[in-house]
Amino acid sequence: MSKIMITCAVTGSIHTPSMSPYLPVTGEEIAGQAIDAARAGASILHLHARDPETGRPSADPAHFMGFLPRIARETDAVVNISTGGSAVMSLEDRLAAPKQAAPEMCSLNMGTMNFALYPMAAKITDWIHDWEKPFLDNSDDLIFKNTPRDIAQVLTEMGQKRGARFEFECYDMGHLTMLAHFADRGLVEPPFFIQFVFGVLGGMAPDPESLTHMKRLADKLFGDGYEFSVLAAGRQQMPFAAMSAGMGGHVRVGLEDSLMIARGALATSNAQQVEKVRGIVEGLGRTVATPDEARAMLGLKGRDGTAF
Ligand code: KMH
Ligand code: ZN
Repeated sequence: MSKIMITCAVTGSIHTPSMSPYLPVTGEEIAGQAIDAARAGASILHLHARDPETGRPSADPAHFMGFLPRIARETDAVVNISTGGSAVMSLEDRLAAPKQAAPEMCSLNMGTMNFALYPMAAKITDWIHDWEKPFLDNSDDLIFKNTPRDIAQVLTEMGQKRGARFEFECYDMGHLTMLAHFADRGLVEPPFFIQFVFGVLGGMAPDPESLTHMKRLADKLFGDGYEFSVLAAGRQQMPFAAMSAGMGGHVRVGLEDSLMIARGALATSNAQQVEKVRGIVEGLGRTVATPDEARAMLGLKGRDGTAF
């Protein structure tokens, strides 16, 4: 069996600073945690930026440049920049930094959906920043817009013009159909790297039968022309990573997806989650892929083709 790629999604745009003191927000913190995660075994770093003053998700290329060069200097990990940004951002804003940085890899969300974060607000009593509570509360009327036109634009700007390949974020069965549609149109080519996403309110819940169904459907649509990985947001993060590893898939962890390391215990770093999932993978008798092995598996352009 082939090696397992660990993606670490370091900070994201879902959690807010009041939820965990360990959530990295400044360029220094994001770089530091990303580098430690790579040293712990993550071959791919999935990255968002935040405003270093407020911790709010940011699309500003200057904020990305606060960590990208250092990560490139100190690791050989594959840098994957989100094109999802935050669901409250326009596509133009979401694309600003990836267009400038031209990374080897980008995320690409495969459908428009609800992205409801508001239940998380109930657990917080002490808010650090004024923006956090309304940001979460207003997600009860938030549309995460990823229309076929948007998807085509990301494919053109990042794929065709800049040679990036994609982490196709699929939160539902229909998102696989959409990927097959773009393959039919000749806008994407295998091997596809598909992230099955569980646990976002608006997408699939973390149900093992949904995972086996997604794999069965992807097998039908893409044959052996794809690799899958699994992320489960929240408390199913590690159980679903274990299932994926056992089924021939790859794994994604990181504080973007869960702030915990065990029930009732906050993860103190991204590296801690990478170490834990690495132990699970190796305990199953599997081997973790290096960044260059990930590049070979996914057909990436290499570090030289990036602009940071
Ligand atoms: N936050 C995850 C549920 C993206 O960055 O494009 C999905 C995600 C989206 O990682
Ligand atoms: Zn993300």
